[in-house]
Amino acid sequence: MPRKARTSSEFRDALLKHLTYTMGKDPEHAQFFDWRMALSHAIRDRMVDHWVASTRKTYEQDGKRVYYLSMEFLIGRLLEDGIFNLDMVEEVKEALDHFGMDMRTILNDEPDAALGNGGLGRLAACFLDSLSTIGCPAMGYGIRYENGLFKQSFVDGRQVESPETWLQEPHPWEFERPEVRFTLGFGGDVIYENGKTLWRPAELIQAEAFDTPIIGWQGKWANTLRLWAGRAVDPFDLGLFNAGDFAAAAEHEALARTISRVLYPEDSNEAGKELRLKQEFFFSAASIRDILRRFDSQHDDIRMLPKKVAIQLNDTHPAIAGPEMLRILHDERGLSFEDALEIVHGCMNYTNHTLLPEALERWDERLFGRLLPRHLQIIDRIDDAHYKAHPHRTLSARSDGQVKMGELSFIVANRVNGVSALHTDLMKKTVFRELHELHPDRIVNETNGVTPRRWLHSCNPGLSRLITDTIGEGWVDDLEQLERLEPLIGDKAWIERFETVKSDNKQALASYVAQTHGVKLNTEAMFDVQIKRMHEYKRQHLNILEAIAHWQEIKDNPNGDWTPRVKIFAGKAAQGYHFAKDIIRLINDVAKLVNADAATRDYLQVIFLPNYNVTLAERLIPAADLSEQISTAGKEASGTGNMKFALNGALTVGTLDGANVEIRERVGPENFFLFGMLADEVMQRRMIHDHAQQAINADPRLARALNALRDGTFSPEDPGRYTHIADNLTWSDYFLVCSDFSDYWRAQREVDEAYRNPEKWAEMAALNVARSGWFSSDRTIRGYMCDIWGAESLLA
Ligand code: H53
Repeated sequence: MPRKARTSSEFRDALLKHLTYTMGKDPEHAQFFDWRMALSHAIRDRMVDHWVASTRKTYEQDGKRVYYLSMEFLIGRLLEDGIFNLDMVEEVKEALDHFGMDMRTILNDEPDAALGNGGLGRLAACFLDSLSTIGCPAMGYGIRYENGLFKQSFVDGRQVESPETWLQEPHPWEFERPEVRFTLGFGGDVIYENGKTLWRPAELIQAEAFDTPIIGWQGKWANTLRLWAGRAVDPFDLGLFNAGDFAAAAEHEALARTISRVLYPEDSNEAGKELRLKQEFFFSAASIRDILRRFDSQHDDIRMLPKKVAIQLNDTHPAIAGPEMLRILHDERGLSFEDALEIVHGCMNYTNHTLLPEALERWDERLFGRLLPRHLQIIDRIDDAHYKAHPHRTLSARSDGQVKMGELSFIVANRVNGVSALHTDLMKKTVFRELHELHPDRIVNETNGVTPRRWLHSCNPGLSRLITDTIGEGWVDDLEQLERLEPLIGDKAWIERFETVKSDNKQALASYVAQTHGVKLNTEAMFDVQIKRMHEYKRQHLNILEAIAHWQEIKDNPNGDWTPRVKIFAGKAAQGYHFAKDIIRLINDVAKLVNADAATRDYLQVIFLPNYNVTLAERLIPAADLSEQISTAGKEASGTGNMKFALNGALTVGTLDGANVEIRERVGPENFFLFGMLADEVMQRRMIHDHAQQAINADPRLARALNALRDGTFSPEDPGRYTHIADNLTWSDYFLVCSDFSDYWRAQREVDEAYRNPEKWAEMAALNVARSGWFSSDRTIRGYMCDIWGAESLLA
């Protein structure tokens, strides 16, 4: 108690000092924003001490460092995360109370750093958290996008995008490093001079570093997220300015900034834009230079590089890092091509996150050659070397007029990994079959995970408290300890506490929805949640079709004994993905009709919450009873939302896809609602030319639901609005919504039945929590450290 009292007054002083001297405000006149900034700075100060100590230790020990190169880091809010990781919740509350401020209101004032689209970016953020918690010396490298993922709102049920402007307000977490700048180039020519090949780019740009400390659990270690911003080499043309052409005078700067302006809103799909390729080269090249500079500051034998450096390519987006490093070692530092390739190969590893053919990056070789002429030659030499070693190979990094980033990454990498057991297995059998046969030891599996600090401890304080009361606090960085909850699950009093936590979380979500969207949710009903990017393979349309069929059935018999449900959706569609946007509109139209239907609304409500982001996920997941993980088998590489739900005590209705397979194995098949075809059945089914019509003919409920799309039930003012969705499902249905419908319906009725027994349901949900410990990203990162990087923790 005395210790707390002392530190709390110290912290109060620190807060007041920042309010006064950093923000220049008197407490009397300070706004929420000022308090939030002052609090962020006070917390950041605490982080910096740990950060400096960790950096010092990293230099002293000179162990292997890990570099995680990713186009996306979907980190979300940082203030709450920092407070929780530093274990300062009580101290902060007390200090704010003292000034009459409410902690929750201040935390909610922080914008979400949305530097990512979905799973891949969020995984990168969880990895940063785990790397710091474990004490593995590491650095994340990415782009400091001025505009993160667009904001989504609905107008007449349709998605409307507006720019996200998280950097318009000062961002208290970053440190600008004007001294860390690299000049990079594009275009130009390759010249041959004194027996050397040199690239003379035509367009130059600078990359400037911005660092954010990433603090691990209890502040034992802190790593760095380094994001690059585009800057002009020659920012301002005074000549043009003096001549009166003010716009042209600033053009260089504007062009350079464009490179780090926007995050491409494509998910599992390639934008294919020149600017995108430039972004990829920009951040990869800057990161490689930074890595080499740091290595050089401590070593003089470049051959030591693979012993000191492990680079992880998060998908193929940073794949150009390989050829760029080769170019520097060979062209600029004079190593033989073979030696340079060996060194690069010793450092680089590649994570594949998708088998969707449209998502595997391929660049037109003319575009590629125009921007990166020397790299194109280097890629040819990589192919030649590979061919020499494996004359029977048919695949290459450059073929058919394209540069294939998947093949390139595979050939260059020391290890290639998939993100769930099923996905890794399919990688070996499909897209990388030939390369896997040539390099049978290269592919390894590292099933994804999520950080328990954000995705349980901080987002679900009620459950976190119950767990800590029961088994102590050790689970927060050793999640498998959750299995110690299992013996309590038969204890009535404990299960009641568990149920109360869920019901409180549902109440909290319901009041948020009532306040922000004016919709009153029935908290007695099952909260059935599907939140993720909108994509046909994720099959939000299967979910809404089942909801339509269910609604029709309730209408037929409004006095039936139905299990009440609230269906909650959230997710963004890429701007140009019209079909996905139409599904959003359909869900909104269904919601409008169904929620107004007096005969059914006690049993079924539908809501699509706009602007899905990390913060909204943190509200929704703790309140969910049912988690929808219903992708077409073989299409979802892993999923990580599925893990977050199970960890927070939701039951899953899902296909055997991605990490669902491993979740089901661990939580037990009796605690998971399985349906749908398996990955190989999916492939077989597609061979049947009229698979969808057969399914429709066999299931009158499905036929009736599709008819409701055709006859304008949900869009009376525009009856043809959803005909194309019904037609697509009837005549094409690549993702097999119709073929899986009947089994999904069956599983949903089992869900209904199970929910009618609250005690049994709570036990199943609690078993999901107790058995989800393996899905911690700490376990995943330990796997990477051991199987891929050969890196060690520097924590004593
Ligand atoms: O990566 C997640 C997986 C998920 C997969 C996702 C992903 C993206 O978010 C973006 C591009 C891409 O190729 C893959 O869809 O299944 O869980 C992290 O591995």
